[in-house]
Amino acid sequence: MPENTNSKQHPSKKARKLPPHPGLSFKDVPSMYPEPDYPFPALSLEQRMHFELYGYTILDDLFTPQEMAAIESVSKKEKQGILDATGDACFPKPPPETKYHAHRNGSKWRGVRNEMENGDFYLDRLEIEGTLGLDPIFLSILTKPRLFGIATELLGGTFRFDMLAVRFNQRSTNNVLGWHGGVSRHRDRAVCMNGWFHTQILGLILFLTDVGPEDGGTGIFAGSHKFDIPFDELRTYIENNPQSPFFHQVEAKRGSVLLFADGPLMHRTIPIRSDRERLIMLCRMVHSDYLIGDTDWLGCIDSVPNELIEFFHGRAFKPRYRPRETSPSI
Ligand SMILES: O=C(O)CCC(=O)C(=O)O
Repeated sequence: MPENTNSKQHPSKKARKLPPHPGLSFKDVPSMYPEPDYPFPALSLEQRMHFELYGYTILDDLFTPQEMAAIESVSKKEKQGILDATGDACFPKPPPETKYHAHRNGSKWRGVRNEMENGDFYLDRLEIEGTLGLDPIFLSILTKPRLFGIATELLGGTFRFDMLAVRFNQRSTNNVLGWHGGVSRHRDRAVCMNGWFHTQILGLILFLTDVGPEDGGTGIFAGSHKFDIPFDELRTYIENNPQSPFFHQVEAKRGSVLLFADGPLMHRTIPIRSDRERLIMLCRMVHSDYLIGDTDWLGCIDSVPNELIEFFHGRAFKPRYRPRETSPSI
């Protein structure tokens, strides 16, 4: 297995000027750094209306081709390192207490790799979680001012990054991740203000491969972020009505970014039917006062500069809402 250099207790983390870790859920830890500049509002009216109605929106220009190439390159390098360390073998089961294998710099992985009848090994899927410390590209793309503006706009105030991962998957006979979301947890945090819905958790999926109808584009129960109906009832409906106008399957070009109301919006991984491998980067953002200091799903935060650390570590929540009227240029 790759070397375990999990740096949860890395000395530089202890030395850094950070507010105390106050424990679970929402806490009021005052901000120690001034708010950086970022565009606000950051979405066009059409993108914002799409999120409002369907619970998701797609952007095509958030990351540059150079940034995508860098993310892809580091993801493939890490994947190769894991495959090399495994050798000609199925992936071992991770320890039950952690459910993941430790990897480099605060990251961890799990996956499914099986032996086929001809003796070759087939990688169903590989999930590498907590990738922030694996390469500077991750910090660089997360701290883009436009992303700060978008997250603030859709969460309705200050936010922090909560998880970051890359995932490979291929056509598989194993189960994929079924319908989830639709959670009522912290629903009081999903407020409507100035006529706009604001989610309590924001998901971001960057598609690093083209995703056509056969390539496992994320499945979405459009509009379900607004339904206060039991999860089982919603799941039964959407499973029994695959032709429903509420069932959307994302089709995207490499570089498209799906922003969705992770949590309230029901969504799932759609099984791949083509021979193409899918690679995504997945990131989750939450209100800045949620689980302050709980950065384990991000990975190593040592490279985050002090003036931006609160976007990872957390701080008191300050609401900020897109105005009811936006300038015609947005
Ligand atoms: O694979 C996808 O498209 C969705 C992944 C997802 O929803 C999740 O990991 O929570």
